[in-house]
Amino acid sequence: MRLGIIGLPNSGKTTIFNALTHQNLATGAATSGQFEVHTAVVNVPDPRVEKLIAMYKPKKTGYATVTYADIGGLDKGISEGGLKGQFRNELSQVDGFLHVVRAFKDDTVPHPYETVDPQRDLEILDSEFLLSDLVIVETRLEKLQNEIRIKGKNVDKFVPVELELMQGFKAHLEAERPLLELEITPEEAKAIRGYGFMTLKPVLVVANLGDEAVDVNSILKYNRAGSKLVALQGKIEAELSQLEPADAEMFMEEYGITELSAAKVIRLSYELLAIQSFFTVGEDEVRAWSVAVGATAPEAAGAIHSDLQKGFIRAEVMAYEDLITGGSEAALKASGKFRLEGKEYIVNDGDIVHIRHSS
Ligand SMILES: Nc1nc2c(ncn2[C@@H]2O[C@H](COP(=O)(O)OP(=O)(O)OP(=O)(O)O)[C@@H](O)[C@H]2O)c(=O)[nH]1
Ligand SMILES: [Mg+2]
Repeated sequence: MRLGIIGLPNSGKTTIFNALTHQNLATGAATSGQFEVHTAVVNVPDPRVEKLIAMYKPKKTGYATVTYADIGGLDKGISEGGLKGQFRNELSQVDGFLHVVRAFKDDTVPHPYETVDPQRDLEILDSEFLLSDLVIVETRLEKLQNEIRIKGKNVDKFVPVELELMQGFKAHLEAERPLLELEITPEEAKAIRGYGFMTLKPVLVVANLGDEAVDVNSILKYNRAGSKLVALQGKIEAELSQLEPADAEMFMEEYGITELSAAKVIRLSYELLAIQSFFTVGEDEVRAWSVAVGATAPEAAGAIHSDLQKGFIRAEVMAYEDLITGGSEAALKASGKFRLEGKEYIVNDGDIVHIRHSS
């Protein structure tokens, strides 16, 4: 799962990328306004995995992961005539966005629009994405209408269907609402997958705060389906991410910071993508895996290995909470909470799964 970190120049994208991924990329004037992409994979913190590790003492461990791509160079006007080239490529590859908006005041850091106004900045890039999608829809509509005109009654039966869909998209985008809010059937989703619509992707808005921690709702409003809002003190957390944990703790005490937001932002990134974790456990390995919400047991098996999906027979399932309450696998078996599930089973977040399969 890949999240694109976007935002206006100098909003603190790379600073926040560093805070989330413990990297130390150059920030500031040297990079401003340039198209540049940096990626890093991070573990999604999960106290359940830690508890399972303590319980099974495995040789190997693995967390669920999120990949962040810091995408530099976006600004007002980028979608004029449609998103192009490298931006289009890069942005269409991500599953969602982490949209950084500047909320810190610092006279030594120039703002491309002079004043610090997080709401305005958020709407600037948002409008660009709405516009980019509108350009795609209009191009498509023109093509479909041409086809109807040329072929008349012999036109493919999907053409009028898509025409209606695109007209609905157009009206919605013109009302400045993201496509993510529309109900789209799986067939429609498949048909439009290649078009590269930006507003179909969920957005986690991150307000980059300065030295003062404030409630994000007091500076930003963003009422959109599939989006979330959070605040982070970018510069401080980027600096803390470079320290040894013990030193970081001392530093935090000094600054009166009780909890880092980076872990929370990673957790929210994961939730944003409508994925969930299930676990495999044993003396060999304790590991978290990611599947879409609503995935079946064979699909979960496929997340581990395609052979397990092909040869799927049954899944042995325990709920994480039951295991913790019961204390051991043996206790769950005795109380009937250790289940055997078939192909139709819908996996829950926190399921501990063992796949029985034919090889
Ligand atoms: N005071 C203060 N400065 C910050 C904060 N976050 C970032 N900065 C500074 O703002 C400048 C820009 O930060 P970057 O992280 O490079 O911003 P960016 O969005 O990646 O910028 P471009 O990639 O050039 O578009 C740097 O000088 C940072 O040190 C913050 O929370 N407080
Ligand atoms: Mg940058």
